[in-house]
Amino acid sequence: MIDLRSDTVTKPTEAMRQAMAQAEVGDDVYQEDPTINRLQELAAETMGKEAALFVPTGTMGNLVSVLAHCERGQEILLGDNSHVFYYEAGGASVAGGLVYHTLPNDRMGMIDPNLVAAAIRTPDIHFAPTGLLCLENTHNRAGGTVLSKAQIDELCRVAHSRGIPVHLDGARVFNAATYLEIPVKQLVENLDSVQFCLSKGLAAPVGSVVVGRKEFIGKARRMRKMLGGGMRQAGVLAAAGIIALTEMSQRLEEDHYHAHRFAESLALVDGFEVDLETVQTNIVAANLTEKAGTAADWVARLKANGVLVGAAGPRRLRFVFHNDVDRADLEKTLSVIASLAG
Ligand code: TLP
Repeated sequence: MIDLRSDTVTKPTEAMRQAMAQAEVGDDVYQEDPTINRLQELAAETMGKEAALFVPTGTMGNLVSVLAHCERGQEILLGDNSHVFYYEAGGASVAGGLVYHTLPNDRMGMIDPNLVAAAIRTPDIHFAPTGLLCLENTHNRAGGTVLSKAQIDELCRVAHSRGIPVHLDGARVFNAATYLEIPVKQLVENLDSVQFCLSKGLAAPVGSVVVGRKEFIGKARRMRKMLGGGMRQAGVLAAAGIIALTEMSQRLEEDHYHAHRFAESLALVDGFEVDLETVQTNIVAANLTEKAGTAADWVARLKANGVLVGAAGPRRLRFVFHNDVDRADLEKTLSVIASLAG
């Protein structure tokens, strides 16, 4: 099977498995796991922030960040197509008593800074006060699109000028930095906190990291414990995470190249519409014309021919390129699609 459903499906590499087998471990609730401590130090250093916290998933990383930034009864501003709003089971409301105040994401995943400025609440007893602005880079539902440093900085400027912190769901922030050809540290410079995933394109089996100021990470650690995410000898996971962070973050250009190559050919297939401008990183989103059938049909037909893809809407397919997909898989997928479309 060629699996293009997500980069979450990547398997740990041989080097990761060896590092996991040999990892030095301790009890991380006591902060005594040397491998987790090393991963956290490396992550903080790579992101240019004071401190870091290892968490089991991106969803938990975003949730502990939101809970650490906000108080019950506040609002979080975020994109209407953001992962935090769309795919995280309403956790900020359930666990944090927070209100989601959505603003439109444009087709590139950007939020208009003027809309952010207008949405920040003024003091008024009728309002739930604004507690946080949450951004996403790369933007999953927009198709892996990238916010530039200037765009992020402008959104931070607007929020900070009104005393509002900014969190980045940077599940794929290394893909964004690779696309922009700048160090990730520079890209996230003005953000108060960042969650990034080790287990997407970076191929670790499990794990994400939250980075930010020391005091914020202290609060996030308490929230992680509250949610049941205080892990013990999890250095076996962090060992793979260190390889993800230091080595696998350097190879993402290859996935981007595959995605581009694939998108250009797919755009020529009858029935498929690909907005090539949105194909910036490792994700290709394609809309199906009425005549071509539904996404569910295509998911089933491709599966029957050895290719797994995801449906991102009733007429939208998602193809994600990653470490376990090579050039031959890409060509095979294209020929399967061409034969089914023909
Ligand atoms: N995204 C998954 C699915 O949940 C859709 C995927 O296959 O792309 N932020 C962003 C931007 C994400 O894309 C994801 C996962 C997460 C957070 C959550 O990470 P996990 O799955 O580790 O909780």
